[in-house]
Amino acid sequence: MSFLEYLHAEPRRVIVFDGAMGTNLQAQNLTAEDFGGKEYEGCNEYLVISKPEAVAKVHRDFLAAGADVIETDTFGSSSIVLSEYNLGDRAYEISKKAAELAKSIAAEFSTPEKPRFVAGSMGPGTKLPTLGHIDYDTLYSAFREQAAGLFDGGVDLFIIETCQDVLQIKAALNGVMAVFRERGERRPLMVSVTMEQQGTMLIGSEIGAALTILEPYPIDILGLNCATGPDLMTEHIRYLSQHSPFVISCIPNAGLPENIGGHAHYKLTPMELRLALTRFVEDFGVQVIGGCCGTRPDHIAALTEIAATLTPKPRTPQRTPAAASIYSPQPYDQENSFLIIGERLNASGSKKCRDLLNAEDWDGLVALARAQVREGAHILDVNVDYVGRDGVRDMRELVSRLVTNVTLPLMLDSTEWQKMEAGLKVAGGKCLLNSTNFEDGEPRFYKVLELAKTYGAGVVVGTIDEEGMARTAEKKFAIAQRAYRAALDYGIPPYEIFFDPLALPISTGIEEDRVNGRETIAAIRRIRAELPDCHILLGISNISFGLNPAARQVLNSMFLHEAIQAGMDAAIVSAAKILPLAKIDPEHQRVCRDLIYDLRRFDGDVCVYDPLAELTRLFEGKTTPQDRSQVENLPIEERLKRHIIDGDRLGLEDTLAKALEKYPPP
Ligand code: THG
Repeated sequence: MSFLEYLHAEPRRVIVFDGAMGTNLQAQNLTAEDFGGKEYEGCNEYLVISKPEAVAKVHRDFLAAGADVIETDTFGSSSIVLSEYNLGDRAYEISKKAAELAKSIAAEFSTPEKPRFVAGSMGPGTKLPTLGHIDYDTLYSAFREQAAGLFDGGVDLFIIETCQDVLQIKAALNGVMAVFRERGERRPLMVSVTMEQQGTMLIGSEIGAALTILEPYPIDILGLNCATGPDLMTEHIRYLSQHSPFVISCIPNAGLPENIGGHAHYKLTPMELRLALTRFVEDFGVQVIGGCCGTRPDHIAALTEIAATLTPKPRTPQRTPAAASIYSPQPYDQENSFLIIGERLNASGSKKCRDLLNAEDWDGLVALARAQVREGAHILDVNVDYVGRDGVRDMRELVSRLVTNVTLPLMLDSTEWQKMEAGLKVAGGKCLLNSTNFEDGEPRFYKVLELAKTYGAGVVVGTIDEEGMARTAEKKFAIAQRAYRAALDYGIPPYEIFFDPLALPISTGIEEDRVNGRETIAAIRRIRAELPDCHILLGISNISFGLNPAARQVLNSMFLHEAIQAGMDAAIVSAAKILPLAKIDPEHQRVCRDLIYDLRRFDGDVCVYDPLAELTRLFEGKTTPQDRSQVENLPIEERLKRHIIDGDRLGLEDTLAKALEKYPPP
């Protein structure tokens, strides 16, 4: 029986993993010689070469205690960790050997009634890619090599465990899946994240962020291990129970480690572990249990007893399509609102952004991002397209800073997929890719979908094809429909697609532009009606290019309102500049609607009413009210407060200088 058949057989059985490898190796009081010499002392993975009987004993003890699954002694068998012992070039060999060893011992215990399985263990390594300790490609290659050894050694499934950094998980998953492709065979995948005592992963991810980020991947089991005992895992397990589409695992430590004489001690008894996990199985539907640091064969024996009698509680998890920063998820569907995507981090759309980028003022760009958080944006569009600059580098430099400094997910906006990928390789969250289309044919269209799959992202699809930008509702819809079918066939779920029927300017006075508003609104209605579960997005500000800022603000707000009425649910906007309908003069509303739907009036050939001319006249000489982000006008105390609360360095020195005038040092 394969592991997946065993896992999914009805009635569902509780599956028991083994306990701690490290703890039970330590208990054997191994000498430097056992480790193969002083230089390898402490390298548990090398024991499969230097003293395989020690590892075999741990495996046998857990199998004898009743474990269904044992983990290979490969937690740190990637070249990155092994290189700390100058064993970096033996990663494949050690991983394969460890897998073969575990398999042969599992076979000793395996019977048709109680098959035993081997999980290829892949720990996180010692470096966090999100914090720049290591780059994605290096990490990916190392995991891929480790996974190849485990695969060839015959593991029944892979467990990417003790994950501390969401970007590291993506590198590991992609490394393992590359091996599946290479070998032409898939094996089950389990991911186990570690939630620290303070309630997040080490880099700060909530459990909801981790789930959102991992949801696009073809994994079989998702759960928690390490860091704490079961009690501090309760809320995270509850969350997974309510939301995760994956089988849930829970592999706690034997309690929180206590430092006694410089050594970690774990005090949770087998009975206590058993009680806690019984509850998780019965109340939250946890199906896979086991032990992490500090757990011994008697802990696992206690778990085997409950597995024999319990059935995991059936669950009906609720999926919430969402993007995510590394910290928290951001649902695509915003109750009573639309998904607000901040437009201001755009080098081709904003002079301020362009100047900051040219000066490589990264702090300034981060401040621009933070300002948009204050303005109420839900996601930030990031565009560094600017001639004469190295866009791949700019994307990497900017996104790597935004990721840790801003709590919102990112939308990577570029016409070049290479720039998107540069961003994806540093963005551990779940991004949106803006955008793909058929302008350069199907290969480019699919390239972006491939990125979306590889890095777990949503994708914006513009209604542009080989013939250019669609100008009529019919053509916009036809392209959307073509893309919808292609993307679904490719394995992208409909809720990850954001159609952009293109908000083209209605502000030019050119005859063929007059219909742009009407056609776009009509296209929104059709897409909404006929392409189930997709999202619809527009870059609203395009509509009003060239008009004076006051007129733009009103026209953009009106167009946004009309598009939402028609079924649009996401928009790239300057959040602070959107006016609620109630704040727009009814006369202005009427003129804007007339412009959006091209309700000019003619007397014969002569235009007697032109809403565009009317709007221009109404706003002649008018300026916009201060937008909400303007801090310059606040009292000095308030401005200082803003700097501190927002962690914003930009302009801090000026503010401090002013504060010194009012509050001179004594
Ligand atoms: N669809 C999708 N993506 C897009 C667009 C779209 N990305 C880019 C753009 N269009 C949306 N973003 C902007 C950003 C700024 C402006 C308009 C659209 C803008 N800028 C001011 C101007 O040009 O006058 C300048 C502001 C400044 O300098 O600060 O209007 O349609 N998928």
